[in-house]
Amino acid sequence: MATIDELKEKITSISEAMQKSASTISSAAELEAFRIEYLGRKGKIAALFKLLGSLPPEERAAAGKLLNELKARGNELFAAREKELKEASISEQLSKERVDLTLPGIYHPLGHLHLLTQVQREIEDIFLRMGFDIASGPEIETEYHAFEALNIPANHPARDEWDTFYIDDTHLLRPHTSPVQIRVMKATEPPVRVICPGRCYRRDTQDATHSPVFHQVELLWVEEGLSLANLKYVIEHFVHEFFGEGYEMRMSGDFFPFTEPSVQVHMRAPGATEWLEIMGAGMVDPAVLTEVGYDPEKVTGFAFGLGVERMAMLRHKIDDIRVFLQNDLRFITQF
Ligand code: 2NL
Repeated sequence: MATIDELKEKITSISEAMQKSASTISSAAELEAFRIEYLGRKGKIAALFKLLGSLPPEERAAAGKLLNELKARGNELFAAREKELKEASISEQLSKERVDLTLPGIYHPLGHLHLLTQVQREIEDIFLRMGFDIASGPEIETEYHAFEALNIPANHPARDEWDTFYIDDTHLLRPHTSPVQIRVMKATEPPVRVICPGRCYRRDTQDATHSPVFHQVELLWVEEGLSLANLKYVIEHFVHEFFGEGYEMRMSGDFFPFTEPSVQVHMRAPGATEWLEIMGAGMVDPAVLTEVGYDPEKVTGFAFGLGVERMAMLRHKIDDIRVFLQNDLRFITQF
């Protein structure tokens, strides 16, 4: 039989030991050990509860109250240390993962379309708005599509101007995008309204105005009743859209084997005296219409060919065609 005084003594000593032990807890494992030692089902406080039954009945209530207070004190100590440990671990993590927002950022350079692509797309958009379709074709062409079908027979002196890089006896890198129009006409019945943008090749020695690789946009419209007046309107509209409202345009005589008549087109900036050549054009030669299976007595057509590099050079006052393919960032990033 225990006495309440013995119990009180034990409570005091456990309370002191518990207080002391709690103050030294510095890890989750130590916290758990503390819980088991004092608060667990087989812990020191539970052991004292077991003694209650051996006290005289009139003292059990008072003793129970003291034990409950001891248990509450233990729970409080446990909860307080648990909270401190958690806060310590959070602040440790915060200091480890600290982000210094004042550090300079990491530079991710953003690319953009090459000037030639931008200009080509702008030209495409102007003609798309006028109802033309965009057609494309192979860069390696047959002699037939590149020359014969365009009224440039083998051994004809006109071929010299376009003779280009041959792949084998009958295939070459296309010197213009006209073969695409030949393919379109052979595949479809009139009316035909297309533009053919793309890369072309010529056996030119490179200088400020010549490049063996360049880009062209050719236009073709074949339908009943088309005349040079319609061609003039379409080109004038393009000049105003691409260069500006105040620009003048004029046509003068020229020669191409695939157009008759053939013209050279010039434009003049508002207030300027100088005329600048912008493209060659003309009415599609009846021989070409016949070759693709059209009846030149029924339909007429017109075509033009312009250089994308030349358009970009005129627009931005660039004086050397070589800059387009040199990939010098000092040039490329200006646009
Ligand atoms: C130039 C001249 C031109 C054409 C291209 C063409 C195409 C067919 C039929 C008739 Cl399928 N013509 N294209 C016509 C006239 C001129 O280009 O100096 N371009 C840079």
